Amino acid sequence: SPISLEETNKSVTEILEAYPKKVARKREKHIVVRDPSISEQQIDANARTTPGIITQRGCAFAGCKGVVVGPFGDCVHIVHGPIGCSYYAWMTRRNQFKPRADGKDFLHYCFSTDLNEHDIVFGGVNKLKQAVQEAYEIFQPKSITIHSTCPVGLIGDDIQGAAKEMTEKLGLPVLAFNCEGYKGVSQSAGHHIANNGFFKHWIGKDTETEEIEGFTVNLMGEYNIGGDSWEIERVLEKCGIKVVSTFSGDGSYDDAIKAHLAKLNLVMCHRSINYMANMMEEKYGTPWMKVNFIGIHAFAKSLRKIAKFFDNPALTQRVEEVILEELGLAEAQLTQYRKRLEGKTVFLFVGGSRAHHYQELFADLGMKTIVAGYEFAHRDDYEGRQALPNIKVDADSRNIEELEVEPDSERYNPPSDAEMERLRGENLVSDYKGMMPDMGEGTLLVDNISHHELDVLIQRFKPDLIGSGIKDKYVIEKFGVPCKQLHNYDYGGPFAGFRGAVNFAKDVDLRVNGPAWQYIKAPWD
Ligand code: CFN
Ligand code: HCA
Repeated sequence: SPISLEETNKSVTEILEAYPKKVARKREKHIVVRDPSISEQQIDANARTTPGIITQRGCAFAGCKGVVVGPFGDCVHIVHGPIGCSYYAWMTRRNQFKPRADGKDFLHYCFSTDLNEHDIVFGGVNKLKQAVQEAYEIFQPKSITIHSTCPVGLIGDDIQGAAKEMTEKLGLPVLAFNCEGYKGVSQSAGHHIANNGFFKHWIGKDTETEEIEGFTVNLMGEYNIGGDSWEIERVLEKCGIKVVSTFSGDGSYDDAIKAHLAKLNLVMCHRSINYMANMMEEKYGTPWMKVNFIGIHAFAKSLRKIAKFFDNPALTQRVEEVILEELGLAEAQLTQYRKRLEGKTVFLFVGGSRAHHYQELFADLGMKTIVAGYEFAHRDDYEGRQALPNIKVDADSRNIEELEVEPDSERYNPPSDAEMERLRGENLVSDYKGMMPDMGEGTLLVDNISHHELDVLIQRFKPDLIGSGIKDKYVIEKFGVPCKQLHNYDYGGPFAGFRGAVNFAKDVDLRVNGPAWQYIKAPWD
């Protein structure tokens, strides 16, 4: 291993020494040196960011509108708020959509009520209703969604009432989300709010279609960044597995309201969609399993898991044929890159699932992840000991945001490793694993990393590449370390699946082995 327990411990001391005592005590719980000899290692997560610390996190509005709801391309998503909230997130995530037969495609538009001082003083509901009316007349979307931003919550505009009124008036589903940015400690609260809204208003809405034949699945928590979903669907279709709907990449309203008819939910990003998977299991009996389509071996493993679920000899055989062909082709193409990347080290700081999922793809390239952390994931995403839903999800709950802001440590009561073993053995849980069990001795986990912590770690470990986002990309590159954005993929993608892995390898090789870096004098030289 390129690092050791001792060395990593020293870097943690160095990080904490710079903080005031009280801050150090808090941050200490979010920084864990991985030691597999300690059973059930714990990490603090999903807690408020300490004021004054520079975080990569976003807000609940970003998690609801930007992440879970926004990718539905044949719907109009209206942001109720000042224009900045809409403008600064306009297409930067690179989620893609292709219009269906009706040609409806509003993904590239930016809809906002553009609240100003007058509206803040006198209320913005009339302006909102007018915006819904206009959007309906001009675009004829399949559905309209409304998203409130911080000031809307503060002045108390009744967006639910407006949505109800406009639904009745227009005969078109208008759905409102009270996803004010301040609700919660990160994007995570917004995911929950979005899940509840969709479950309540969209899922099961198609009452005419009775059954969909075949090996049917929903792709849950897959957002088609850089075209990822299309590569995944290509392979699933080749295997004979039918995708009924995706939440939400390349998402379409007509597909979404049929989601309850699929036989299985494939959960890619557990963090953002676990609520819906649990609610669908409860209401429709739809089982779900965690999958990972990032990395060629992870993809092959996930395909086998799906085949095992359907337990059909013809499907199993077809899946094996597809794996043989696709894996062989991808492996052959990866060889040249692997030669130049083998043994290189990586840091990963991304959202709530990719900092784990991408470790498998880097492993395919012979690269080792030595420091990793999520922005806003919960303890189960790290520790991987969530057997069954730990919160009773109430689809009609109006207090979801209160549930979310509560720190995990106060309500997270995971089963022990032994209990997990038993549940896995009885097939009561999919082989759900968090990030921690996959990381080796002496590696470091840092939850909600700060710029100070990142600076120290870069100087200590000098990684060959950092996978992160726009908020620290250029800080990292000024240190002379290449940064690959694992949120929006910079200009690239797809990176999922077999073909995606080859795209990724080429991109990473260009960055890591690009000659430009030798002209940057790093501060430690
Ligand atoms: S596409 Fe997903 S995979 S949905 Fe989530 S937790 Fe964000 S927008 Mo950025 S890239 Fe990131 Fe994940 Fe799930 Fe994306 S790692 S932070 S809220 N995320
Ligand atoms: C968000 C979206 C984001 C931001 C990416 C980044 C994305 O959280 O609001 O910080 O680079 O993937 O686009 O996560």
